[in-house]
Amino acid sequence: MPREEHFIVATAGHVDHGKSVLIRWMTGTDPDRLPEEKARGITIDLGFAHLTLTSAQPGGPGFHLGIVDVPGHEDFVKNMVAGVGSVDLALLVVAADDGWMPQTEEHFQILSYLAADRAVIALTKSDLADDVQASIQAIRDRVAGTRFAEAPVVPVSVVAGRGLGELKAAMWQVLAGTVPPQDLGKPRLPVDRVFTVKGVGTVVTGTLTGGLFRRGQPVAIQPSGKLARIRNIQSHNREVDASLPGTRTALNLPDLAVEDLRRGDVITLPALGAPGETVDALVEISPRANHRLKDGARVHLHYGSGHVGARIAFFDRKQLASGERGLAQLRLEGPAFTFAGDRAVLRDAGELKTLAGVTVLDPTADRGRFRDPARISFLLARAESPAAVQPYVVTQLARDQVANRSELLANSRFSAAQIQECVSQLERQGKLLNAGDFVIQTEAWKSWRESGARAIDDFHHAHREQGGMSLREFRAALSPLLPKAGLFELLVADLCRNGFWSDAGVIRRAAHRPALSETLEAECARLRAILAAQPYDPPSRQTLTRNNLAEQALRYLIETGEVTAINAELVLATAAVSRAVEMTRQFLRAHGPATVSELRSMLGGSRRVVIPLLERLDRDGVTLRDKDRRSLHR
Ligand SMILES: Nc1nc2c(ncn2[C@@H]2O[C@H](COP(=O)(O)OP(=O)(O)OP(=O)(O)O)[C@@H](O)[C@H]2O)c(=O)[nH]1
Ligand SMILES: [Mg+2]
Repeated sequence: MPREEHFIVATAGHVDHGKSVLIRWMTGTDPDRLPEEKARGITIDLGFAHLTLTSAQPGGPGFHLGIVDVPGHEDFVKNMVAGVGSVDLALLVVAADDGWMPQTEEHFQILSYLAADRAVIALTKSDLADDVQASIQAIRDRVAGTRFAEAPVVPVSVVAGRGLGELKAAMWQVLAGTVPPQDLGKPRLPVDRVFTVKGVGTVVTGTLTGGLFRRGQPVAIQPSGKLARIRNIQSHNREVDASLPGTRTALNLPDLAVEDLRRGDVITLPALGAPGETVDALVEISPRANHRLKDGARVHLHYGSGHVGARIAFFDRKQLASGERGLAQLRLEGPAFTFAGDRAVLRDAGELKTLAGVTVLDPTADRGRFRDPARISFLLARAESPAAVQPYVVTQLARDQVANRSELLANSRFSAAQIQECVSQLERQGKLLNAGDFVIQTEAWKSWRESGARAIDDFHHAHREQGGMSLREFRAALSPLLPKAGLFELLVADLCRNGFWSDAGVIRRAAHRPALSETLEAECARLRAILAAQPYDPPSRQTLTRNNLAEQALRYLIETGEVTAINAELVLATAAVSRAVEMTRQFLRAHGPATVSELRSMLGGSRRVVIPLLERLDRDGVTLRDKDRRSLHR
């Protein structure tokens, strides 16, 4: 089976250069569908068509193209930007009789800002060219040294019926070397049209990227956060069960009214993040542009198929000149749903001019502590490689110290599998650790653990008579340090694996013993003396602990390990138990298997003590019992 892949192609180029006529010729579909477009003979809004490109060689891949035809008129550049957000291949059109014109240049810069790096250039109206080769050379000169330097330039003429085959072949050739749009499990459909169909209900269309949509799937509409379910899906005018990334897609959302949706909204999955009203970004002005961007300027941020007013605040400068890049905060006039790494475009507030390109670094930033050094180093690090997963995770954790897995997934352009792999790798390198649902920076965790240990030690020092610090007090001491709920419990568990003990609402060093009062100390001394006097025939536990004080003292001696409880009635000094083990071993080694009475006379105790003591030695694996004799366990 030959490969079948889906790609999005968008036109670009100056008004009247023949984009729409070319698309109609290529696909049979007239992309100009509005009556006003027909009346004025220009494109006003986005038009759509599709095309299948088959391979010239048998067995070569076939490509299904969703085509977006954009307007070239300077008044409608904002519609143009809405159409080229997820383009895989730009079809840049230059009319042979007119050459490279202002909107050819503006569209070219927009494509560069949006990181569109594949293009085929159509030299249209070649029937009107005086010298086709000279026109081709003029275009080559314009794109020399840019990302489109290698783009094929193909002369075409709709009037003369020339060049269509060559143009399609050139498009096929470029796409054959292009990685098709990926399924990251994170579908986003920036809405470009909303309408209602009788008997069907609300329908939205857009270009799907990042993942699949399936019939019946619940979806979220951003930035409103409304929820809906997909009833039907169409792709390239056919009903489908699932729509693939890189396709023009129509979703039927009968739960919503037309008024609930508008161009610029994003249809996505509920778990993929939230919109932000403050976006920290890298802003760049093309060296081909001839303007500056001033700190504090009011601009329009064009992202996906939408746009929103914004004010720009540079972190480190008063203005940005052409050919420069700078970090800035975009303070939006409304919420925008973007992902880190997304590209966007800034135009002026009057929508007359394209000003700059934007790479989103933090889609949900905040406006407080504007020049916080932690934020600046986060942004500088992220700006270095905004498309790579490892810097994304590392920068997030360097800033926040801890993240939920779902937080790493939200508003990012990486799949769950990519993030998981990166986290595991960083874990193996000792930079991160995984605890519950959290991914935690190792350094931060160590410092919290040290602070926790210090708080407990300080408590022991100040309250020697107490068994430990109450967990409530411990939580209050640590909560200013811990950035998220749920970390405290993990920290307590971790401390308890590392030399601490927590029980009955209290935490302490495992080895900590409360200092005893004088009376209790004296009682302990009395018990020690009794147990030492008759090590293998002491009084019963009941006799030893006639009163509360004695009971308390015995419990203390058992807890500290000085006394061993053999059973409910019998306690022995731990030293006596150890001595019994030694003596029994020596005796059995010297004399071979022995009876209880032989061992009893060797130890010199009563049956009341020796029988449970020997049973204990059996349990501890010191002796091995065979009927009435015991031998040494190997
Ligand atoms: N001579 C000649 N005229 C052409 C050719 N292709 C298009 N035209 C004419 O150029 C004019 C503009 O064509 P469109 O396709 O509407 O131009 P466009 O680039 O889509 O214009 P906008 O969408 O408004 O930017 C029309 O009058 C076409 O007839 C061609 O190959 N040769
Ligand atoms: Mg047109």
